[in-house]
Amino acid sequence: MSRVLLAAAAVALALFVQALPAEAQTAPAPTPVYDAEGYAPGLAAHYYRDEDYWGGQWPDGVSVPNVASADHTFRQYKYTRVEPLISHLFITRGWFSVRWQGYLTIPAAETPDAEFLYKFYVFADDGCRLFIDGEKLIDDWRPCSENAPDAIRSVSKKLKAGRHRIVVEYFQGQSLAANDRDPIRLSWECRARGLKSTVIPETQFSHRREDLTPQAGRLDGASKRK
Ligand SMILES: [Ca+2]
Repeated sequence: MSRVLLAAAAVALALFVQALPAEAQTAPAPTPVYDAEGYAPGLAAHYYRDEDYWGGQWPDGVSVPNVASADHTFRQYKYTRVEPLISHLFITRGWFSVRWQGYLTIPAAETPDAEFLYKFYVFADDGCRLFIDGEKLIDDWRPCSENAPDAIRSVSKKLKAGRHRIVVEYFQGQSLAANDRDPIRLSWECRARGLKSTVIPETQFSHRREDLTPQAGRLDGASKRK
């Protein structure tokens, strides 16, 4: 098999592995290779198991518990792995939370200090949050349907070329129907640079060794329940 075919097969396998649910992951992940500056490709992904039907308010067909989602997610740490990008379909799996963390590289510009207005889209069933350079840009930590317009959250931010800290948090509560795809997808666009809306490719993500250490709870400590 040619090198190109092998690479394509590796990518296909990586995407398939991503689609597995939080607790069924068995494939060994490749060991990250860190460069001289301490960066390796991909984002650190920390998976947490949440209790089933947390809050006890998940009647069939209505994915809305009458409790604070922050108190019932990121409950039990399960494992960490490196993932190339954020474009997942968890497909009828439920009751878990994920945090991706690392760096997003904005491509170099002719003028190093030039800022460009990037628009970010997070398509998620259920809740999601987005931080860039420590700034909380999206915080929509609630159950929702992937078929509802509000499953796509967006925000714009001016960014210079280079690495920027990025954290994405996500939870999946109840999966309602047999054909639910339960997506989480991170896209971007930048009209000033001719970039149309597309999933942020793996070439733009990196992480450092310390990103592989999980943190308890949500980053802002919003959960009051111990
Ligand atoms: Ca759901």
